[in-house]
Order: sequence, then C-alpha cells, then structure tokens
Amino acid sequence: MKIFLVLIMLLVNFTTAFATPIPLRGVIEGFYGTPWSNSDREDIFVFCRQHNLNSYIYAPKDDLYHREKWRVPYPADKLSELKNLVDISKQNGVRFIFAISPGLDLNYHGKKGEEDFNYLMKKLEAMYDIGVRDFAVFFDDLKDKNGNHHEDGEDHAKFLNRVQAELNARHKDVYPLITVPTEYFRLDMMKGDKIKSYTEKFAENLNKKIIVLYTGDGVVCDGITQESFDSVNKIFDREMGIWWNYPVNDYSVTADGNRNAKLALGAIEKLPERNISAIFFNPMQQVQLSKIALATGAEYANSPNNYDSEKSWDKELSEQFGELAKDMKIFAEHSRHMENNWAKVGAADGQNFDTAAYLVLNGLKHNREVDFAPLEKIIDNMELAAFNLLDKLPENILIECKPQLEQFQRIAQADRLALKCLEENNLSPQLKILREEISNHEPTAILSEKSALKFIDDVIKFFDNK
Ligand code: LOG
Repeated sequence: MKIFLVLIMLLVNFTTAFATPIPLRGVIEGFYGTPWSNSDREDIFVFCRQHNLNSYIYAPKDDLYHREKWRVPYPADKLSELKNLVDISKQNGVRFIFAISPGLDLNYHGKKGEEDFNYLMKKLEAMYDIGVRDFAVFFDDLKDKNGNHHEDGEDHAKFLNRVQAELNARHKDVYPLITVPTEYFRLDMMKGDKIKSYTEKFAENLNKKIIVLYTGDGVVCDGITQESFDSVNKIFDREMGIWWNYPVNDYSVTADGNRNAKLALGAIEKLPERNISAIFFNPMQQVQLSKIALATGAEYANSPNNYDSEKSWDKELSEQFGELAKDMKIFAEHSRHMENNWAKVGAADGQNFDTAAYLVLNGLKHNREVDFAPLEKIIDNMELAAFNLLDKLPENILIECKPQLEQFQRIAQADRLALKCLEENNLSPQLKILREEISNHEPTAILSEKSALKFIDDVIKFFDNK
C-alpha cells in the first residue's frame, strides 16, 4: 500500500515537474479607452517576472500613434519614455512586443503601397533602435457600421510576409512577427462549415513562421474547447496563439457612455491544454484588480494541463489580499461574469447566494416551511465584506473599485430588507426606494446583475404577483 502511494506521489510530481508552459505567455495591453500609465506598465513587468510570464504586447487602441496615426513617428519625448519601458521590461526578463495597427487606411498596392510599407518599416525601425526585438502588426476591428469588412486576406498575408522578410534582412536578432487577422474569431472565419475567402487566402499565403493570434469562437467567449482550437490550428496550418479577452472590460459600457462599469474579478478558465504557441491576456483599465485574473492566467499558461481555475483563484486571492482575501472573494464572487449581446465569459456570479435565494423563494411560492438563516448569513457576510474592503483596502486598489464596492454595499442592504419583507410577509415601500438608489448608480458600477441584484427584483415581483 505504502509503495503504491509513493508511486502515485512520484507520478504527480513527475507530471508537475514536466509541465510544459505555453512558449509565449503574457499580457496584451490591447483595450479601448485610457491606456495604462507608464508606471502601471512598469508594475506589470515586475508582476510578469514574479508570475513567470515572459512577454508583454504594447497595443493600446487609444494610443493614436499605434492605430489612427500609425504613420506618424513617436515624438522624441514619447520615444524616450518607451525606451525606458523597454529597458525595464528587459530587466524583468519580459519581452516587450511593439504592436502597430495600420489597417484603418493602409495601402497595399502601387506607389501608395510602397510609401506605406516604408512608413511602417520606419516606425518599427525606430522601435528597434530603442531596443525592441519583437514586433506585431494587427488587423483587428476593421469592420464598417454594418459589420462588413472589405479586406483581402492575400493582401494582408503578403504585407506581413514582406514586413517579416524585411526585418530579417535588416537584423539578425528579431523574433518572429505576430499578427491578428481581420477575421479573428472562429465564427467569423466560417460561413456554415465553409472557410470564408478572407481567412482562406490569409492562411494560405501567410509565412509559416508568423504567429497568428485569435480570440476563440467569439470575440469574448465562454472558453475554447480543445476540439475547436485544433480546428483553427488546421485552418492556419500552425499552432495558433490566443488573444484572450478576460479580464478586459472595455465593452462594459453603460447607457451614459461610461466604460469599465463592471469589474472582471474571476479566474481564467476553460482554455485548451495542448498545441498552443502563445497566450496573451487582455486586461482591464484597472491595472491592480486585473492581477487577480492575470495571476490565475499565469498559472494556466505555465501548466495548462494541471490547471484548476477555482483552486488557482483561491490561491491568488490569498496571495494578493492576505487577511482581506476572504472579503475580497465574497466581493469578487459577485463580479466575475461578463455578458452582453455579443460577449459572454467567466463563471456565474453569486452561485452560493443563488442557491440560498432559490430555496427561500421557491419554498414560499409552494407554501413550504422556509429557513431564512442561510441566506441571511450570506447577506451578513456581503455587507461585512463591503465594509471591511472600503475601510482597509490599500489606496491604489480602492481607487479602482470604490464605486463598485459602494454599489455592492447598497445591493447587500437592499437584499437584507428584501429578505426581511419575505420573513414578515409584507413588502416595505422602502425596498423600491433602495432599488431606485441602486439604479441611479448603475452608470458607474455594475455587479451581480443576475444574482444579488436580481433577488431584489424577484422579491418585488413576488409581492406584485400575490
Ligand atoms: C478588440 C480589443 C478589445 C476587445 C474587447 C480583439 C482582437 N480586438 O471587438 O481591442 O479590447 O475586443 O472589447 C476587440 O479582441 N474587438
């Protein structure tokens, strides 16, 4: 028996010791909205070193020189700031990958095509001069208002091949080029079970050394199965890289136009285990709070076949929040699922809450004896968590989540009243007032829409239907 156990332990150690990390793994600053500050980036380089992430892609959509004014060289002051960043990333063992997105108005043919090729090389050359050895050229988000694009896959592929060849001709020490096609999610590459012409031509013509990133079945999607991943590897005839859109929250835009209203505080989950050349996690504007998901993503990327998302989530919360970890987990449990009409990712919010709330509401509907205590306990803990976090979180973290924490507190307080109404079998007019208060703050803070927040509405409905 003992020998058997020892053998099992050896086997477990053996598989962990030989876990194969995804070769290129890191963070892509690729979101819309205010880019990170340089000190945020420096902080992330240190974080990457600590978590064995080896690369960072510089691709902020709202850096004008990255996309809209891609032809314009960085002014001297910006260039020297970038040089400083490149130096610091190197000191931390992180490859600084400079990305440019010329697709909005790039010319591919004739005299204009030549001119544009030269503009682009000039831009990359300036980056080489400050120490960059990794480059990316992206073609995402080129659709018109009707969701159509007019790009040609062969043009894109040949352009990229030429950039790669030119870089290699000029320098011995640059790494393979990285790209994102215009059709960058699987469902957009296909029409039924046929591969669309852009993707077909892009894949057929593209140099095999170029690394292609894509985002999964959709732009923001509920995981990638191994089968789906392998089918995309087959289309492009190479091991694909993943541009993973979690914890990015730039699409959590409210009617008032506020971005980043909901925080993605869950773990990375449901990603493939094999045949992956690269993974980059697109973070939130909120850099400190992005580290929860990013740290779990690092665990995944370093050992995809041994990864357990919930375990990793617990571990990283403890490491990052110490004695506040328990409270942070309660808050994060209500802010990890991201969904709108085209996006869906992250484990469901408030699972424990929902189980307890269902028992109460369903019991009452069927006139059964109901135990209110479990739900009450959960709500107590939510209120306490919000209170502790507002009181004790370090300033740089609190600044990223104060509106959401205050909203969490409002929701918990309204939940408490809602539960009391059920216990007393009497709808207090105060409940609708509290609900209104929560709505007033929704432009800046959203969480637990389908769980703790929905419970308030469910209770109001319960009485309305009586
Ligand atoms: C953008 C990305 C953005 C993300 C989430 C890719 C390849 N491109 O729809 O910049 O942060 O979705 O909104 C994107 O994902 N396009």
